[in-house]
Amino acid sequence: MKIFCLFPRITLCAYLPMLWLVLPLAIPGLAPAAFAQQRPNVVLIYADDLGYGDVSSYGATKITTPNLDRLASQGVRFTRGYATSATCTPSRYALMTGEYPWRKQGTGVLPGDAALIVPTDKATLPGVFKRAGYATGIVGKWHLGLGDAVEKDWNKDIQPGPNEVGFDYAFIFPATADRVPTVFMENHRVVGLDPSDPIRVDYRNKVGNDPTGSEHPELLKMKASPNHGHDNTIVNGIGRIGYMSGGTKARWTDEEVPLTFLQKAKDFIGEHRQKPFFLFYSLTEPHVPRMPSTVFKGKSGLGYRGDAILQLDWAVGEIMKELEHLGLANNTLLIFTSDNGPVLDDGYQDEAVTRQNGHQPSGSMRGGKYSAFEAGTRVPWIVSWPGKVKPAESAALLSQVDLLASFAGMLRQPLDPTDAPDSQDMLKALLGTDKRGREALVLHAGTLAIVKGNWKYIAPGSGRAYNELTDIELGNSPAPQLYDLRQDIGERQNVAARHPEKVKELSALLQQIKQAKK
Ligand code: NG6
Ligand code: CA
Repeated sequence: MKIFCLFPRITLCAYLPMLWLVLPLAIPGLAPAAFAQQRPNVVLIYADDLGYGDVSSYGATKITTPNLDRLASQGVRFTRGYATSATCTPSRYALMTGEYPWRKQGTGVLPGDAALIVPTDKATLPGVFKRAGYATGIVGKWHLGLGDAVEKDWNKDIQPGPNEVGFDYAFIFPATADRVPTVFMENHRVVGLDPSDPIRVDYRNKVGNDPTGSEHPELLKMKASPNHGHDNTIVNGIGRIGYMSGGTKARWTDEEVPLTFLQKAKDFIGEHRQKPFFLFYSLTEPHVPRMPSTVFKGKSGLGYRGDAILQLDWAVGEIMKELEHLGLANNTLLIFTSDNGPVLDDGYQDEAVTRQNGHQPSGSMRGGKYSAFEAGTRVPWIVSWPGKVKPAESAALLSQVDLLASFAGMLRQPLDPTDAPDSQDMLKALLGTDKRGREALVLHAGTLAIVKGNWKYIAPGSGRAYNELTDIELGNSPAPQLYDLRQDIGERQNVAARHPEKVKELSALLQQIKQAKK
């Protein structure tokens, strides 16, 4: 019976003769290739705008994240794990396709009515799992476009979308919490839509009669920050980007969004516990508008942003508990990371700034979301697989673009040469047995930067150095920048003039990667 619990997918009587194949692989310390044959479930939990310094196991002192800390203490805590980009859509594009987003036009932050930007005829991260016989699901934020055109009827099936790029099941919202339409979609359909109250969405012109934030600021329960936008259609007392009308019963209640996603994620895990599964649990916290559930409001003392982080941490704990409860924890590889760095004021007056109380969401790094400096893309990154991955800290250089090739390698799924051109198989680094990781990686925040070993080079660019709306240094400079990250993680000393040979080497390498025929 004990063996039955250890291997919930194996009906003991039917598969007894196979046990000799499986048992030796469960022994900790085996090579990654042997681990892989166990076909673990994979749960990827992806935060939205969570900074390196927002997690207590990454140095936060003004906020405590006990569940992420538990995850980190039982797994590998990476200190040099990066999103490819300092905003959401491009990072997610890279995660899904294994291609650097700056290679492809139209992969910047998308409006809520954008068409799908992920190719349907190429390998994708979920597609790799699907090909290997996994059940695949996404629950949460999407932000990679839907349908084949901007003009679409939100009252009918909309495709292509997540289902056409590798997910058997999708329960998502289309873009961001601050963009219309503020509705959930289950596979191709808006959830809970009343056909007599059709939805219309427009990003250029007002549609319908719903009040907007610019016309009726007195109706807002959370004020928009001046000059940020977020003053189009008001939904639940919050001004959004974009206009919508109709779909009144289908509109989400912001306080319930994370609870809904959590329940759907748990349901997916429960329903697929007999079969290997890949779940992409794509959280909305702590992206704006931060509107935590009632029990979390006021809990952090840092305003709604801090409260949203506590709620995110709690949700991670709930997923861990669910896996433990179902007897799946030891056969589930869980990855936690974030799509880009942190921002305090991203468009709403939610007290993230006024109640900051010394909290440093970027840790000791410079910049934040939108920035070419480290805090734009270096994010918390934890990999846990109880009993298989030894608890450790790792400074291996890792990019989220690598997940696709790493899991294709693990699942022995061959990739076409034109697939996932920038993705490298980093499975050993992910499992903590290789402490080096990549040779080099490219970072993207308007301008491009390259990290190789301890050196970082930011290519000269004409973009603004500072964004006063978000109070973030963007890392742009007309001069080349070179930093020695080993001594200067805060990127304070531009040593380009002192090391012209390094500047030459890294700018040439960046050029070579840019021009590589893909
Ligand atoms: C920006 C929004 C910001 C946020 C971001 C996307 C303005 C002024 N700011 O354009 O509030 O929505 O897009 O964030 O409109 S991301 O994490 O999805 O990339
Ligand atoms: Ca984001």
